[in-house]
Amino acid sequence: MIKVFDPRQLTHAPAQEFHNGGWAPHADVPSRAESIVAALGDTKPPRDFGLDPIRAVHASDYLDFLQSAHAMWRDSGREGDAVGYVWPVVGRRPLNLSRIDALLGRFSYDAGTPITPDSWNAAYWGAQTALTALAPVLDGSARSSFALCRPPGHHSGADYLGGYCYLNNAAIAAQAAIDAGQGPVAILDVDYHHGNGTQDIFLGRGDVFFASIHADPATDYPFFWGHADERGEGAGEGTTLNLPLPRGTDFAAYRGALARALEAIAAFGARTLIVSYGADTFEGDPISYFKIRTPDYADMAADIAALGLPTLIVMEGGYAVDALGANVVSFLSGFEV
Ligand code: Q9C
Ligand code: ZN
Repeated sequence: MIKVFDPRQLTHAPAQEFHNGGWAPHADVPSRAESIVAALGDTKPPRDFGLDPIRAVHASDYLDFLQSAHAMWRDSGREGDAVGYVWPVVGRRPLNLSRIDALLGRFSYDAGTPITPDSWNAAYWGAQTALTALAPVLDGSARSSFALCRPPGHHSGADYLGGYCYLNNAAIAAQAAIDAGQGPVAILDVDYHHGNGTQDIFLGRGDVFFASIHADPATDYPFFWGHADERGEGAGEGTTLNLPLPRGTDFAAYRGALARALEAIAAFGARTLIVSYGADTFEGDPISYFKIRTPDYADMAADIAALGLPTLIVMEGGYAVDALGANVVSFLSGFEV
């Protein structure tokens, strides 16, 4: 399998996140990617597709903000990573504000996703990593490929960051597949957390099916998305499928939800599949509460591969660093039999 990785993604190293009422060491450490690279062995670097495929998903004022935010933060006399502390309530009128703290509120939804001096460069090469891994899937030279993206992407919407995510790598790849004439696309999100950014980006779209299996947002982050009654809107009515599961779910129960998601994707008639893969469903994950074991990932992947679709696998979360490489290798092995 083709595996793409860019070490420039390692330069993004946020110090802390605000969580449950206090500052904690950030869970998205660079060694997550190093653990995966060490287990994979051979990876190839990305090509540079430029900003156009990123602009096809993200708002240009948001992209301008991401590129300039840390410099503005520094120019305001602040130290360390840029992070917001005031957020507009849903429904407030749009305002053209320029203070960095207002911009952070406008373009983010949580305090777990600090902007470091290197965040833009790391996220940019993460998006290029996804686009590079997509290419052989689109031209038919590979049945599946793996994009080792870090920071992850699925919590980032068209004009917001959050959940450790800045650019939505899976959404950028999905839009690129459609623009290359390889739609309709299905995105299957198996990260522990609901992929709210991806859902928002494609909520009104009939040419992208978004299915997510995740911890029930009644108990788990991101709370405000991922409930079972969110099913898409307008032309996208019925092309969003949310399958929330309780904390403590093991693979036997998970597999039933996976079968439902795969049936819906098959019925939709997707030509290309993108998997947002998070290994934070692992039983040993430090911030999550499912009970998936390392060998289960091979079975999970084999169920997905049985769809027979050209498939791009995009890395999302997974915070048990010591087990992360083995979990990714197990998952990828299910596509190679
Ligand atoms: N200290 C992804 O898995 N909230 N993002 C938990 C724990 C944020 C996870 C905070 C979880 C975001 C891509
Ligand atoms: Zn996650």
